[in-house]
Amino acid sequence: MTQAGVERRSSSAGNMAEFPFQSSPPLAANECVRKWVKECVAMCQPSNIIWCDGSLPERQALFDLGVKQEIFTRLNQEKRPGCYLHRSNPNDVARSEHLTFICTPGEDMVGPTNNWMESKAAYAKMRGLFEGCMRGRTMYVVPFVMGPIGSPLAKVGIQLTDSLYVAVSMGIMTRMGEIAWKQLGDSDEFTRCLHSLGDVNPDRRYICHFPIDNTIWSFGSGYGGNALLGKKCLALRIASWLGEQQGWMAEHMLLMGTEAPGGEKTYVAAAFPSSCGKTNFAMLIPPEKFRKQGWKVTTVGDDIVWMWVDESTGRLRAINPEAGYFGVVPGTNDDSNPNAMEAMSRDTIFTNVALLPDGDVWWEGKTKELPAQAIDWTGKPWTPASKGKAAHPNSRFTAPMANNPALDPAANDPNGVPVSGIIFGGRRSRNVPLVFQAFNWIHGVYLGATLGSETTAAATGQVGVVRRDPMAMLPFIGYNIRDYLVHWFRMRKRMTDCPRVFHVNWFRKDETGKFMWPGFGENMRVLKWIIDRCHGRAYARETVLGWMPRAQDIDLDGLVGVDFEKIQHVGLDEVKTELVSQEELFLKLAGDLPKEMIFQRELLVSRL
Ligand code: GTP
Ligand code: SPV
Ligand code: MN
Repeated sequence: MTQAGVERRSSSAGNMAEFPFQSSPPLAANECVRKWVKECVAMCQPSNIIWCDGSLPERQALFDLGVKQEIFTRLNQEKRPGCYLHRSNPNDVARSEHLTFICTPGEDMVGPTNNWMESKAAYAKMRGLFEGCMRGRTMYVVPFVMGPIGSPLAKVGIQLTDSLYVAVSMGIMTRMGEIAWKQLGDSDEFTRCLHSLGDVNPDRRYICHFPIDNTIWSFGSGYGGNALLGKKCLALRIASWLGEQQGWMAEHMLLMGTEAPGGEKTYVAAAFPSSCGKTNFAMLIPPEKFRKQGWKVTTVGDDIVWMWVDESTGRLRAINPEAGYFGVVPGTNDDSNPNAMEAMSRDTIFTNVALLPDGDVWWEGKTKELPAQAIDWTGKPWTPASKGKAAHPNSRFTAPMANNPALDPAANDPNGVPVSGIIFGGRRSRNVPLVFQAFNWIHGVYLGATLGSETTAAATGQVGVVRRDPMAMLPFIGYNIRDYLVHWFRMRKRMTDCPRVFHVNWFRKDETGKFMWPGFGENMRVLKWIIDRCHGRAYARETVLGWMPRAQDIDLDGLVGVDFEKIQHVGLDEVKTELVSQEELFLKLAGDLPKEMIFQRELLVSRL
């Protein structure tokens, strides 16, 4: 496998002949597409072009080619049919927030939380990098749709990339191929996504968004959020900006359905920052007692939602724009997330996990017993005595959502699902209780806006420091956060009945550093209270922070070693500490703070 993580330049075009690829534009590709591709080809000068059609034979041929070029290792096909391992460059294992830019004519459009580049200067700089960057390489033309086919919100994107890994991954994560040409028709309205691995050098790595031109140019990285441009770049940064203009919302949220005994179905969306539990919560399997009673949880999405107000009901509805999961692998096992384990049992790409001698894969937390030997994520021999981890802490699986045994029947429904509750949550060892409910929408927006979380391995940088991550969207708001918060407040006026808003923290620790709450499937107990509150059923007590369940309001039956009162208790001193720590956000926004934010903070201070 290529150690450098730079995909090898294919030495001769002749190689390609043995693979059934399409080298000229299909009839269905319209004039605007052809013209744009031509321009990019002239700039990047690839030696081959492959127009992807999204078919199964094409997918297999791409994997075969990837194995030949040592981009993929074919895993044990008996144990993991259709599964492959990819190792990225060790300098390219997470999103690079400091190298991510929103490029507009003026700085005010992007606000204080984004990196800004003036758009003309950005194009000039990026052109310098893209000129001739695909010489000796193949350009893959990857047409894709974000959103269920037929949804009025569905968006077409076309990604040009010189990474085979990216092209195949896009086939899993999006509705890729012919279907996109059909959806696009003669229209010019598609996101122009240009991507090159370049030489995978962090000094020449830029992820640039041009919201006004519906364009994304990404250079120098092959990692997920930097390179699979339909995901964070299109479905969050570009889409959040479009949503603000058009009156809908693009959010970093999971979307799940819960069926109660008797069949009542409730959908909630939850925003947790990167690597803070969205995939796990979205795939939750209820504890045995709940299952026996008839509780069932189904997944609509695990990372991104697009939401709008249904005019006929005045309620919020949501879709998941993605078609696959790009999930965190470490910590995933048959106890913590059996649905994810099943989803990655076939047709999955593993990135930066360890390889076992039998051609299976391994990662920290997969099994209690460590393997005697393995090849670590960098390609070096590993044993339990080795210093480093076998799998990278941000190693990932890329699996089609169709593999999820708990996929919600509405996952492909263009009409989406109604949202009854919105949950915000961070990774907080201290000061933040397990669960409480906002007093109302405006207070809920305040809770979301001041969300704090300890940083994780999903982004390059220091891990474990508390930062404010408004709505878990800090790295993904594609415009000025001032306007983003105002947009949240304004959405309320479009709704006649709005979702209830909650705050959770699965990650509180005791004095010995142990998690105070078992988490994972047991989160069902908290979810049940949330759902009951959405329907106006369960009891809660008014506190300084919001509405809080007492121990008797939550089904804790069968849980051992959980001190519910302790995990819910927050002293006034802790609230004050939290308030002071929120100052970071307030100072960033300075004079631009929406008035609701100021009033909510004052109300909180008054309650102390
Ligand atoms: P992104 O894909 O980066 O957006 O992450 P995510 O929000 O989907 O997070 P994910 O569900 O993949 O979980 C990230 C890490 O948190 C994993 O290592 C999980 O094992 C761990 N985790 C998830 N849920 C819980 C929980 O309820 N309790 C505890 N203690 N850990 C959890
Ligand atoms: C995240 O970091 O929030 C992810 C992974 O979901 S990535 O697609 O890389 O952004
Ligand atoms: Mn995410």
